[in-house]
Order: sequence, then structure tokens, then C-alpha cells
Amino acid sequence: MSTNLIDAGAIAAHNDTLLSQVGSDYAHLGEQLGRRGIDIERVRARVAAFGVAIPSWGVGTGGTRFARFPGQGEPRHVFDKLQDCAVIQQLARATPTVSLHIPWDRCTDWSELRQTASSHGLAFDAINSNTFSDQKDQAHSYKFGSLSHTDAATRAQAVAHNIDCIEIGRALGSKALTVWVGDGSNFPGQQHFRRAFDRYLDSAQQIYAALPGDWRMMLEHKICEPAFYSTVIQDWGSSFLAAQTLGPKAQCLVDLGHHAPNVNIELIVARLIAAGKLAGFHFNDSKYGDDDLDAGSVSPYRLFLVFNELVAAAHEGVAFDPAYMLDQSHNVTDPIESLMTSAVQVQRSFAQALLVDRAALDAAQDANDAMTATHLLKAAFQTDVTPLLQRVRLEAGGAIDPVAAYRASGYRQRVAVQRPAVAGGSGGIV
Ligand code: PSV
Ligand code: MN
Repeated sequence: MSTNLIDAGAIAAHNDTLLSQVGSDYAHLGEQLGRRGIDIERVRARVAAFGVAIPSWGVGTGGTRFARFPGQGEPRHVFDKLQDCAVIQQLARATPTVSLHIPWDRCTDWSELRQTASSHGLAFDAINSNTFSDQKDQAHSYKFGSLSHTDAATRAQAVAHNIDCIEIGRALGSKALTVWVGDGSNFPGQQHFRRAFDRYLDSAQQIYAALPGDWRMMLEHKICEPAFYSTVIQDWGSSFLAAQTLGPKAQCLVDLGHHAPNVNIELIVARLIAAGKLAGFHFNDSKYGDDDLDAGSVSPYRLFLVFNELVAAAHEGVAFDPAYMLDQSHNVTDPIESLMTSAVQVQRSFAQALLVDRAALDAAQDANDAMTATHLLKAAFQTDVTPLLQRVRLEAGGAIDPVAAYRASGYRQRVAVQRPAVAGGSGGIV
């Protein structure tokens, strides 16, 4: 398998056409930031060190429970997925890691997979377990739950699967297990809320006990879907209770789409940081529910406000280490284009949050000067950091305009020749 998926010469040729423009835009931005007392080079160094993981399932076309419309050249297996992730990293240079989902990413030789990843310059982030759908030849069904199921044998099967995931993760160099369960109920009265939570805790404790010393267990909450009346790990409160019961290696993962509309996610983030329980993020955007839209495509300001909390905490010396991953469903776009765009959007929000004048904000907050405080945030958010991001990509060997370079490369058309067309029609992952 080639390690140079998009011809480096083609990327260089693409960059050449935009080089002088980026040079003068960057100089101008540097001058503007300089007037605000911000050293653009320091911001650039921090942004260059930032990375967000690609979910292996994100490179396939997504779908809804109504239908899935596969695109051209869909990845056939985990090696194809890795290759698509490598293209994303080659062009956008903001996604050095991949997060696998087991058993969707079946593989007979994990060390070969690890080597392939490393030949692409990629490493593995958190491993995700799946006890929300039944697999072929599975003894017990998850129709009525997994870690919280009323049946002990079903719970044991779900625990064993999570422990398998830890083993796979070890072989790949992962350091975290993300646990999201679809457990819940569809009818009032269907489930005894407290007993279901206790059963979940009991199962989670067994998984926790199998966790290597330097690993984290990231608990992902979700308000609804596939269970539409109640879910066992419904919100950050349930997630926090569970993480606290399990111990220091268990933390709460925030998927931006897993809350009721209008919930103040940045406030949840601040609370979890304060409690030392923020595991990290699954980034996406939403308007109505778990819409899995591209990160920042609807509410970029909300994404910025989340990063504002992260940057503020780091600035104040709080020790924490959030894991960043995209988790979105690409139903109408080429997944590679969406993932590159979202990675850059997340990187952009981080860069903008670095521009907030923290001393002035502290002073405005202390003086109860709401207008100045909010203007300070807006001043950072409204700064166009595009030239800075372009420069970061350029220095790292990526493309100034990743989507344009990708389209010009013909990668999708090339892989479509090797990868057979997939039939559409049925529902896809949600
Ligand atoms: C559930 O909606 C979720 O956000 C979890 O992270 C899953 O692992 C992923 O989506 C799978 O689609
Ligand atoms: Mn998620």
C-alpha cells in the first residue's frame, strides 16, 4: 500500500498557486494581532500541536434509519478506512490519530494494522466498543440492553466484549476505551431506573477492573436514541455519578449532539473540568437532536465557547487532558471532504479561543461588566484566523486548501475503480 496517497508534487503545485496570497494574509493577521498584544507565532505553535481523531466509521457514508445513499469508492474494510484517514491527514494535517469501533473494524492481524497506520504517519486513539447492535452468531441479544440488561448472561457478554476491546486497543497502542451503550427504554414503566443503573455500574466495574494502569475509561452519555423514553446514561449527571463510582480512571465524554436542544454544553464542560472528570469530546453539530452534522456547520459560536472553557482552564493551570474526536454522519457529502473541513473547523475554534484577552476578561467579570466581557469573546471569535491555519498546514506539508487539492487529486475516482459500488436502500448507522 502506498504511503504517498496524494502525490506530494500535486500538493506542492496546488500550494504554489496560493503561496504569495497566504504570505501577505498571514503578515496582515500578524500585524492585527500584534496591535492586540498577541504574538501570532506563539498561537501558530499551539495550533500546530493540536490534533483531533478521525472515527474509522466516519469515512464511510452515513445514513439515517430511513435510508443510506452510499457514495463512490466506499471503504471495504479497516485498511481502506485507514487509507482514507491517511488522505485526510496528508491534506489537512490536523488528524494524526484514528479511533476504531469494534466489531465494525474487524481485522485478523492487529500488528499489521498498527504497522500500516504508522507507515501512514497515523496512530490509534480511543477504542470504541459496540454493545448497541447484535453481531452475527452472538449468543445473547442487546435488544433490551447490554451492560444494564436484566439478564446476567447478556451483561456478562457485554462486559467480555469491552474487555476484548481493551485487548485490541493494547495491541494498537490505544490508551482509552470509550463506552457508549444504547441501553434504555421506550415506555414509561418498562424499566426500573435505579436497578438498571445499578446493573450498569456493576458491569462497568468489571470492565474498569480490566483497564491497564495508564488507560482511561470514557463514559459517553446520550439523552435518547435508540431508546426514546429513557436512557441509562442519559446526561452528564448520570455519567458523572458512574465515573465517580468507578474511580479516577473513569471520566465523562461529551458528544456535542447528545443533549437536549439549547442545553448549555460549555457550562457542562466547565463543571466536568472543575471535577477533574472531563474525558474529552465527540465533535459534531446539531439543530434538533443527535443530528451528527459536521462540526461547527450550524453553530460555530457554540464550538468556540466550548474551546473558550478549555483554553481558559489551561491558562489557569488546571491539569487535564481531553481527547478530541470527530463523530459525525456524512449523508450528503464525500466523507473525506467533510472530515477535513470539520477538523479545520475544530482547529479554528481552538485558535480563536487562544485569542481571548484573558486578563481583560477576568477584569470585566470581576467588575460585572457584561458588555465588555461578551465583546472580548466576540472579538476573538470574529477574528478570521484562516491565514494562520493555512500556514500551519503549509509548514506541516499539507494543502493550503485541502478540499480543492483533494478534488484536484482525483483520489475518490481512483479508489472507486478498486472498491466495488455498494448497494443503498436500507437504513444506515445513526
Ligand atoms: C452514539 O450516537 C455515538 O455518538 C457513539 O459515540 C457511538 O460509538 C457512535 O455514535 C456510533 O455511531
Ligand atoms: Mn459519539
